[in-house]
Amino acid sequence: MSKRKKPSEDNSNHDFCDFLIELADYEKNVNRNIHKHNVYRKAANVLANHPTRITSGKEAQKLDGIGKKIAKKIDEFLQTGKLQKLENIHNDEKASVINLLTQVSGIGPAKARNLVEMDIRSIDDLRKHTDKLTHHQVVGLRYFEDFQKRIPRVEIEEIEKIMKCEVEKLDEDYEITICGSYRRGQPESGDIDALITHPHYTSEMCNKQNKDRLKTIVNTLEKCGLITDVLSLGDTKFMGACRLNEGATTRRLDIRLTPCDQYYCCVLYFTGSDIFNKTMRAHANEKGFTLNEHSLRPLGSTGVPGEPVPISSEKDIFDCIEYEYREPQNRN
Ligand code: 8DG
Ligand code: CA
Ligand code: CA
Repeated sequence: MSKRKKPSEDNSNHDFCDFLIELADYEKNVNRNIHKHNVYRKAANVLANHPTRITSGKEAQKLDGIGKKIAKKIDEFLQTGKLQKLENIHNDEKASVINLLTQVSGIGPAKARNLVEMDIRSIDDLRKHTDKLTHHQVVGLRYFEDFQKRIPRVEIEEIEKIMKCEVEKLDEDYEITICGSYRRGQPESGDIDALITHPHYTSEMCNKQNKDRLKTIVNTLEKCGLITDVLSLGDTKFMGACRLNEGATTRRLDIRLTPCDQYYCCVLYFTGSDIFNKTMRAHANEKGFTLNEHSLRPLGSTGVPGEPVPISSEKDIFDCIEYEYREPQNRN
């Protein structure tokens, strides 16, 4: 997931959300405590979707996903305008540096800690020690400033046009959907998530025939100058960088090639948001199904998934698990 989320000015509890997200990042990057990370993320999400301003911890605690400890933090924040725990984190140099280094694409919490132990204290320090980095991390570091910048919607529209035009030249039957926050209608995105399918590419087909599909697509996009760097490239997944033209900001681009029979499950998954996905998957489980980016399958009485349900639209997935349909812009 991209490391920097849009500040949520348009919700009445955005200041609480901001400190909860900061605490969530701290738990993930510094303490490597995914459980606490998820607890803070969930609380932030609940508050972001709450229509009115919360005026006390007690009031917050009535909401699903907010416990005593978070309620106490809300009270402290309301009374003092800050959070001592966050102040301490800001004053802890090691924690701050670990947090900073994990903002480099390809550097995870373990690698960041490792680098700090090798006495690396800043992005500039890191630039002097690229020998300690993988290819992905070197490219992530090269574009560190660019990758931090959010991408305006109009720019993604332009990139989408070029991609579609170039890929259509290869084969006009290719279908491309830009998913992620862009498909959810956000005015800005952290990166670009493109999904590609082709009617002749199905999950039953022998993979040999399709082995070079994605490589050919990436090659074409490199030749036309859109893709500038490859971070990783497999048969179905590309991670890299692109830019509109020379002099434009370099952007993170993910491309996934997916069999046409799995397309809608994949579109649903990569549209997100991740919290919406979690909720929908939990609902699918309650209805006796298992849902992932490939398929929707019924769970037998023993809990073993059966054959995938045939799906020909995103709405099919909602209908099948009796979940009220939500347009992408309502999945934030
Ligand atoms: P952004 O790039 O504007 O920051 O937001 P995004 O488009 O919603 O997030 P993303 O990190 O690019 O991920 C795209 C979608 O992938 C996301 O909306 C939902 C799905 N997804 C999950 N879980 C995860 C996960 O753990 N990692 C990643 N990379 N994607 C995930 O549901
Ligand atoms: Ca994205
Ligand atoms: Ca992405």
